[in-house]
Amino acid sequence: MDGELIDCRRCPRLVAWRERVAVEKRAAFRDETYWGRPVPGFGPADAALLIVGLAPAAHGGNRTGRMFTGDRSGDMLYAALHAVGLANQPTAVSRDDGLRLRGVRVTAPVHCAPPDNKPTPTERDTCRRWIDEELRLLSPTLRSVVVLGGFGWQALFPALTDAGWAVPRPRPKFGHGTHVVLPPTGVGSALEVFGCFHVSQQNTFTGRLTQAMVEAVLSDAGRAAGL
Ligand code: DU
Ligand code: SF4
Repeated sequence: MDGELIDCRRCPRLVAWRERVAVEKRAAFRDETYWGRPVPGFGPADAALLIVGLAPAAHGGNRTGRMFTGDRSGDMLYAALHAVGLANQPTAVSRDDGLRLRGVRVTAPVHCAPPDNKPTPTERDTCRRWIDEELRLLSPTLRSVVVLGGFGWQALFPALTDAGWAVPRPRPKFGHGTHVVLPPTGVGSALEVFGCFHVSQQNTFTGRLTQAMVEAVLSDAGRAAGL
């Protein structure tokens, strides 16, 4: 799957943006070769807990080629995962930094960096094929999901329905601390879905979201996943 994903060029605006950022670069990273392609999910393919963000950051995942790696959002996310025992180290700087996740996979509903961190609804729907495939891959072992922010929440629920879980109607609203249990529609296990404010600087610099709050959600979701 990841091999095909990294060659995807279905969204012309995002292809142009991810490649332009990779050429122009941020001054602090001018000696680095940016990834500049779709960023695959990170973590084992038999994960029990899935973390769903928004999209790679222009100078984070779009630079390093790994989800939440090399930006402030990822600094908090991986420090929190390490604090609750789900990562072997608190830092994430590059694809070969030795970071390993335990039973956890990290992905996003849009795999290419968007301008202003805002994918269009069409781009979200176009990238849906990849989250569908990732859920198919993970569904035998998946027991819980942490969704970071309202965009991921909107994007994920239709895919969860198709992947074999019953979503209540009306669909639960996103909120920090929201917890929904989805029964399986066929064979399989229930899925526990947890809402968490996104770990972006907009939330963390303002104090709306603290690392302790992220750790609390991850800890609940890890327990729900049997980790
Ligand atoms: O090829 P692999 O060793 O299964 O690893 C795929 C991918 O997932 C790699 O980037 C390391 C990561 N990973 C992990 O973080 N934790 C695991 O337990 C296994 C793999
Ligand atoms: Fe392909 Fe998704 Fe990137 Fe669009 S956002 S080009 S569908 S990988």
